[in-house]
Amino acid sequence: MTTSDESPITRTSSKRMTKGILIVAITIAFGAAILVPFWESMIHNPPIASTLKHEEPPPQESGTQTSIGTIEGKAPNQQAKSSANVSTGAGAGGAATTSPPSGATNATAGPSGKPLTILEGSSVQGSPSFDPATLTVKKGDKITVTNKDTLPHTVTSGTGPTDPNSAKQFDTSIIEPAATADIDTTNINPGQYPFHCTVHPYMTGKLVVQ
Ligand SMILES: [Cu+2]
Repeated sequence: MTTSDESPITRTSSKRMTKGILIVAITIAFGAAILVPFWESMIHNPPIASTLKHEEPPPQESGTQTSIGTIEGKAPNQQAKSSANVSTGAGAGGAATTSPPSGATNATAGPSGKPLTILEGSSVQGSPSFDPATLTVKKGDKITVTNKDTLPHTVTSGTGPTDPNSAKQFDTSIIEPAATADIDTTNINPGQYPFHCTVHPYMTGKLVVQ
């Protein structure tokens, strides 16, 4: 029993040994096949912390990043410039717009304000612009201006940009499409106040404060 037992065990062991060696060799081979490229890529693309520093030198990537950054950086500037030009042009049109508007804020509209709507198509000369064209409020009322047009407009006191008193009573400044602006009439004495849009001086209306 012992002898006949030992030899099969020995044979099995040597077979197992062979299998084991094969398994180890295959595992190493597969491991190497997977790990060697990985390590090579690790060498070329080090971990994240150092990747940032190492990827900057290649001209392609840094060039791409720079141009993207430049484009992204320029676009807002140009937008800012153009909108600045719009408001500058609008402001320059009114000779005496240097004094800040007394009672105008660009706060978000509350539902409580007296509504004044800038109608769609207002920028087209001859079209109805402000609704109502004559707005009557009591002193202290808040006026909520809603721009329903697709272009920016203002609600600015005065008969037009060349009115020396332009914007002296109130001025929403630019109201972007779909945006709203509030006019506070707390500091506006009872009376009648023509208003206009500084961007489109033919857009006119009248505010009556009681
Ligand atoms: Cu306008």
